[in-house]
Amino acid sequence: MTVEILVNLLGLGAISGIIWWFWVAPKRPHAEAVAVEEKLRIHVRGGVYEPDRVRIKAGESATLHFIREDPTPCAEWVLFPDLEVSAQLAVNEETTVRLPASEVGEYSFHCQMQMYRGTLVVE
Ligand SMILES: [Cu+2]
Repeated sequence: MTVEILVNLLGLGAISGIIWWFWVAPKRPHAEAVAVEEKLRIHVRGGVYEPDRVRIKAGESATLHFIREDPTPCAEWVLFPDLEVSAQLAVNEETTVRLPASEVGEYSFHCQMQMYRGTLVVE
């Protein structure tokens, strides 16, 4: 008899615990998301960088991933003259370009002939 009551009480406790957990418990604010670095992919095709405007944070180095789909020599290099960064892009591959921590501003990047053009927004 007492065992049955105990089992019932335990069951009741479990049920109310579940109800409490799902419906009653105060909703805690989500912990601040860990800054998972969004992977910045830039496609190089058809004469344009996609996207051609890229935002990164000031004072932090950043990594861009260029995917060159244009095999013409025009698209071969990407230059960030203000940051003194340049990279040779492999066709149909992802080329990682590391950018140094920079001050707030807008920096242009382009191919060696300046036909492909983009803007790096540091904010
Ligand atoms: Cu070019």
